[in-house]
Amino acid sequence: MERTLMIIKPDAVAAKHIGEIVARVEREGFLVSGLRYLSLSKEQAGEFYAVHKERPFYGDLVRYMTSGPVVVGRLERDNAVDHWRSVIGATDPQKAAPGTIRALFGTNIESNAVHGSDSPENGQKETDFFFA
Ligand code: FUP
Repeated sequence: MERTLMIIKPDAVAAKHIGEIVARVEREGFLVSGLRYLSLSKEQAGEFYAVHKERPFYGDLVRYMTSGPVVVGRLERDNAVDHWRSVIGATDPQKAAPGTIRALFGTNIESNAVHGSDSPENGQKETDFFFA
């Protein structure tokens, strides 16, 4: 079964949206085969977002992702990556379609409530990163 990594980011955890987001995950037909509440170290966040290392927002992104606890989940279903991306919406919550998780719970392009993997290969790699 295809896998994608969900991260409920620090803003959404702080705003007490864990339950609503996990309920939505299950309504969307995913099996939650792993779920952890944790705080990312600077090293973990830096490695996780290494593809963005040269981007101007990298330092702020790592600071934000380590600013409070997160929930990471391993989500499984057919077409998991594309389906989860359609459920979370565009990176910028202002541009995310109505009803998507980022439209509902995101604050801005950095504090955008949730993460989703961008390909099946990365879905496998990113879930292995947290669920060895
Ligand atoms: P997404 O796949 O939608 O999570 O978006 P990206 O992989 O392009 O970006 C990863 C994270 O970097 C985003 F979730 C938030 C952050 N980001 C910014 O802070 N500023 C930007 O201009 C773009 C992305």
